Amino acid sequence: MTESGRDQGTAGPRFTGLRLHALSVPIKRPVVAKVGNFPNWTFITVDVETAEGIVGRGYICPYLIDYAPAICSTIETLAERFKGRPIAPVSFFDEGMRAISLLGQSGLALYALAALDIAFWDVQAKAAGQPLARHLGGTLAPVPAYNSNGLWLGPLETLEEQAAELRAEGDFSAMKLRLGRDRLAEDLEAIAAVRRGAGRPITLLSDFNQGLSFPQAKELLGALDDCGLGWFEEPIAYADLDHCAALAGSLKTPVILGENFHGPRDQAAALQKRACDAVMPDLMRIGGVTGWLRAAALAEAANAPVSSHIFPEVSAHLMRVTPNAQWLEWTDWAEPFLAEPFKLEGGALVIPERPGNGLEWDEAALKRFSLAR
Ligand code: SMN
Ligand code: MG
Repeated sequence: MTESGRDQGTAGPRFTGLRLHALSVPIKRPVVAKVGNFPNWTFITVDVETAEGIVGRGYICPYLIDYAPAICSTIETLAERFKGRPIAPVSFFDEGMRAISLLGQSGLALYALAALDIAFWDVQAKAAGQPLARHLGGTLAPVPAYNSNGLWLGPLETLEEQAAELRAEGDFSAMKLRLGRDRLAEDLEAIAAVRRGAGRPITLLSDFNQGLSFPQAKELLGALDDCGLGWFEEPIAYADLDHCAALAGSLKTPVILGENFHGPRDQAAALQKRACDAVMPDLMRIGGVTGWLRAAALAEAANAPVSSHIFPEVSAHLMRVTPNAQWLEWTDWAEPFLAEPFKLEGGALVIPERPGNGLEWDEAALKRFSLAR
């Protein structure tokens, strides 16, 4: 960025310091999916400190624990260029994207930028004394959510009971089932078991985690198309946009993509190719709050419903300013280290009435789950 692009005034809280924690946190119902098995979930928490004493917080989930040190180091390197300056999240995002372009504006470098962006926006909202959703021009209201805390590719016999538990966890009217078992009959039984367990009509979403080849997807999704599922998520390799478009164009059930969009441009490409009917950006991979806001505008222009992917706390704020907001994905994985976990009400996530994004750490828990760096 040129000197003329810098804010010369005392425009906002000045960024002075950074505190990171890499965590490994056990998950109550471990992830068993085509993308991998995760008994523990990896988090990197970010605290952005300012001269004014406001602390901005955020976290990212980079999946692969072995890369946490490399990502922490990338966050620290990227943060150096912003230190000492008044925090301006949009300008910092654009500057950061230019700074990482030689590494690629995706992957680890984008995760690092997203981590900072989330915390920078938290500072801004706190400086304004408003919850993030209101700071962005929206209102606070509970955000309709589906329970994603289970229904992995585990034993079929466990699904009915688990669905009953999941429904009861927050009076949910929607949940997500992972599909793509070896035989069609098993997927059909999984669907039936979850519906029995839910005990009342629910919106049942499905996720294949890219586990199918295109010919397999044509056959399986065709056979499941009359099951009344809310969506088919990532049936095949996410980057195979032409085949995704062929599926989306021939099925009644909406096809949804998004957790693997690295930045808003990936979403634009998928929508342009009609590779999906709906999108579900991931707060980290889409580029934090700034990346999300741009993706939301693109989705509005394409008339595509927007759901979120993990990161329920900050995504809830963003869903309140997303024109085509559909479902928030609810996962409780961060709860073990949150000082005040968000609450659910009638199957919707309640945004707390406190300044910022609402993330506050239980410091003892941060220590307990910290990886040695
Ligand atoms: C998922 C999320 C997190 C880990 C593994 C799988 C899944 C989802 O794709 O969309 O919930
Ligand atoms: Mg998914």
